[in-house]
Amino acid sequence: PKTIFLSDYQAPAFTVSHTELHFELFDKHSLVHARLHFRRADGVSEDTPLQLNGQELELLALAVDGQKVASAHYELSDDFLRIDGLPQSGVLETSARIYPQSNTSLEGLYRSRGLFCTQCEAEGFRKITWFPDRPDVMSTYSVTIDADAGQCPELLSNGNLMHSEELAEGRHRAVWEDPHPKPSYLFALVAGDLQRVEDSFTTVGGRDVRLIILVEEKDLDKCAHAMDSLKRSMRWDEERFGREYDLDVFHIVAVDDFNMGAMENKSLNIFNTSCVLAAPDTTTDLGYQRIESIVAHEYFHNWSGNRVTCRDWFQLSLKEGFTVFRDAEFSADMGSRSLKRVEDAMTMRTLQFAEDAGPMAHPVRPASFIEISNFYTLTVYEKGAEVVRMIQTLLGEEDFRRGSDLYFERHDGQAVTCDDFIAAMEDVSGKDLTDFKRWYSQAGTPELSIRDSWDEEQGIYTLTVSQQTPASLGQSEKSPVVIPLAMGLLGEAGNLRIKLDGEMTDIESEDNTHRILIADKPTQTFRFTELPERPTPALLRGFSAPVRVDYPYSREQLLALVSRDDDDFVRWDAMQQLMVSALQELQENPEAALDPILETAVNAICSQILDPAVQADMLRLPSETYLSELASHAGKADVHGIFRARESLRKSLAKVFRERWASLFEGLRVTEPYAPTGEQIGSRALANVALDYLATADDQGVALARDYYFAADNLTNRLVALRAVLREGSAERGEELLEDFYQRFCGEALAMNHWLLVQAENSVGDSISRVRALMQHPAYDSRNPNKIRSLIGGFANGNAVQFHREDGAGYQLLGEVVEALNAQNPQIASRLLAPLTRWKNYAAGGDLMRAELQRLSELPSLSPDVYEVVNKSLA
Ligand code: BAL
Ligand code: ZN
Repeated sequence: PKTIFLSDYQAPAFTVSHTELHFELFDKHSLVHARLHFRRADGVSEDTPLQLNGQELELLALAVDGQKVASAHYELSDDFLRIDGLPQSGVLETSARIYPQSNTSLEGLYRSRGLFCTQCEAEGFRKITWFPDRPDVMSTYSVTIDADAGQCPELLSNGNLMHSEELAEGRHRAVWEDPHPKPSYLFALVAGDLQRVEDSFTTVGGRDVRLIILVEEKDLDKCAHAMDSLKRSMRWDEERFGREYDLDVFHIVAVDDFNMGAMENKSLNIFNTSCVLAAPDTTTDLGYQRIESIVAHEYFHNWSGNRVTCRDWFQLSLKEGFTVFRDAEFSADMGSRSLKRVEDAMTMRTLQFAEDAGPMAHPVRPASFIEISNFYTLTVYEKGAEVVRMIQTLLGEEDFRRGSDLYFERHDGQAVTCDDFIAAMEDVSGKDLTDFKRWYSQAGTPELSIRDSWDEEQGIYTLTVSQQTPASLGQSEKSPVVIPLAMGLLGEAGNLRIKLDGEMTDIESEDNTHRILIADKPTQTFRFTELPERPTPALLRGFSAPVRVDYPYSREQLLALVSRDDDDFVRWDAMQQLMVSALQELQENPEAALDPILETAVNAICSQILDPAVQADMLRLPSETYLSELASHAGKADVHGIFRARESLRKSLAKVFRERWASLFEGLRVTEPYAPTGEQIGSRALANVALDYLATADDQGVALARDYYFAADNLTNRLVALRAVLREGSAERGEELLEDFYQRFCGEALAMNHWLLVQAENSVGDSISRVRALMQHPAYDSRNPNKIRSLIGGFANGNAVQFHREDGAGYQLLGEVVEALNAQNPQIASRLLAPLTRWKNYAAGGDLMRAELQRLSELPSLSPDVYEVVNKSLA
């Protein structure tokens, strides 16, 4: 496979202004007739051939302006169709036969439970027809779809329905036109037997938009939450970003077999059922929140992605980072801003930092790739969003909004780059972001090392801030990045007024207890004057930058932050650090007593009035994954030691605070019928943390969890109880609940994903035999990405002690599944591989992990997706 470099980018030699597609869909195959209205770009020489991407297509006909193309004038390969001798402009006609029913890659046109559907991003359109399949070729589309009327009553594509008619032999036809020029990756087609849920929305400019969600009949009662989320997103985008919807109809289609969460095809979003269907019995609170944010994300792409798209795939974060930032702001406005920030920080620190320190580390704007599908990553999405957030922090909200307006206005209908986005921000603010742009080109997580000193006599406190970004593949030398370091200074009675040395007057604002320091040099010093006492620094407030912070806090200082700081992220972070330190001590000395300061901190959290969902996050133990990430950053991770220490701390906290957990649990029980409101979600989160500790404390707690399971009117409570009983109860108790869950929900595919996941993550007993048995169970489907992610992904990512079994059986299991998937669905295969690639992080087992990767690297016919991940992680 070939590496593609950003530095090799060349503008397209031909444009396609209009594309006509005619699909004839049949059971055994489909025919795709295309007419591309092409034009040679200015300045391109006449002998430059038109090169079209095409894969797995059988060529049936080829003509230009009605004339068959002679074989001497075209060249057909597995990946391309090249035609020479073309006029300056004309119409190229092709006909292809394709086989959607045997397309297991779920890219291009395929069938999911009989439904025809498409997934084109990034490079799936080339499996439908020959086309310059790159995002900088934008075209209007007219699409005609013919299919059996009984099997496929719904025929959909992008844009507006222009015409429909009955055809002979029980078939029918629909014709769609999309007037907005778009890249091929936004093309979509759906044909099948679906039912509609309809609503409407009137835009700020008075356009009446039909909103249609299409699902299988059995799921009609699970669409209300997505529809409400869509309407809220449409209003929010008008109010917050000034973006109005631009067509008369907006569709969301739910599909069972889908590689991604959802896809923003123009006016025809296609969603994984798991990201759109919601019901209390089959969707957790987290699921409801996820659906709201994904519906918003895909809708927001209509501007950040569709109206203004990417010039090339290296610029993926242009649309994804910006859109994740937009959906995060939306979620913060719809629910709790503190909670959203804490949870995003948790994701960054647990998963993105690990990616940025691993063999697939890449900048937010990668400089090269073999397979672009491998770059739909936490770095491009989540770190990309943090980079956009830092721009907003540096410019202020007002200028950021003006920059966003200018960006949309200047580039509407264009395919542009991350530099164009930054240029709009620079132009409105007058700020030079040249140095800031290093965030786009440098991989790795910057580390801030912060030290302080105190001059008691003068009341001067000094912070010395040094930064360093670790080397990564192909980038041995790193330069400083521009880091907005939001901070405060905490005193005995609360946050202190901040005055930096050299500031002539007090800043008389309410906000004079907060500052944003700009750390942009290898080392710099900040002096704070006129302080009445030595403060404790509250650092990285609101997780103001995606960086690691190293400051040698004493436990007393951490307790002070937990108890008294006024920033929820800082308090949560301080509590995490107290727990991490207790866990590290337990790893070294399993007999260590519970740290009295941690005890005081738990009491402090429980007696404060806080957002209960944030309180729940503060009382939960740091995850094994996060602890492994921290340990491997400092050296090597001992997953078994981490597991034991965590179990031991959980037990201590459970017993010491038993009465507290009991009263929290009783006090917070939601008595009203289930609703996914912020208030209920918060109460449930905190009550469920308490329940989990109660089940850890003693048999009475396990019995309580069992009762809670049977009394549950929602999936959140039921799963918390089930997990607690599996972990703490007898094998019989666990089996009883698993069997009950199966009997209740075996007809609900989405609930079955949770059933598989819970068992995959259960580290009690022989998980590997259990996972292998479940792979043969009717509830599993080796072709469905959701099932694979739940069972195999759940095991490899969420059951560390069994995945890292000493005999290597966990690695072998993952390797076998990846091997089978390599041919069937390369995108899913390479994603699943991630846990094996981190072989360098572990104190034990690294050699066996490496050996499994080596075995995979030697397989014949590795897909480019798997090839890239395996080879980069072996390098
Ligand atoms: N563009 C792929 C799915 C998403 O990020 O919305
Ligand atoms: Zn997206």
